[in-house]
Amino acid sequence: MHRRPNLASVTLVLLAALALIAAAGFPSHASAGRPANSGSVPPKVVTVVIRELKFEPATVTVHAGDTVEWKNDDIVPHTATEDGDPQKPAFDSGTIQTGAAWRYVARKKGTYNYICTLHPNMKGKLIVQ
Ligand SMILES: [Cu+2]
Repeated sequence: MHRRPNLASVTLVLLAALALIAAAGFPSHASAGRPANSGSVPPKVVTVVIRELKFEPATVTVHAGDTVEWKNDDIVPHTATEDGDPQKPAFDSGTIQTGAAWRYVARKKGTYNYICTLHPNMKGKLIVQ
């Protein structure tokens, strides 16, 4: 004589299947997104393109913690070097070759004038708020 599955176990299997479908169809969003960073704007990357012996844009304003990227789209090498104490610039990219880029995390607030040491008439300004 065949045993028929009893109603209780069939119901349990069905409930388990429904629970799996529900979990797959409605994923929890609790773990999605960025970790909280005390409500401030998340850090970003701001790009300055170097082209035809110019920094574009010549002035950029970022928040402390943002990254500034200088991208050399020119046909000659350049630098992005803070124009303060030549012995101790606040930042100095060194030579950025054609097609290369240099990134700097702007941690300290202030206004920084900078130049290209290879072409000192190239001027830019970085404002960190
Ligand atoms: Cu230059």
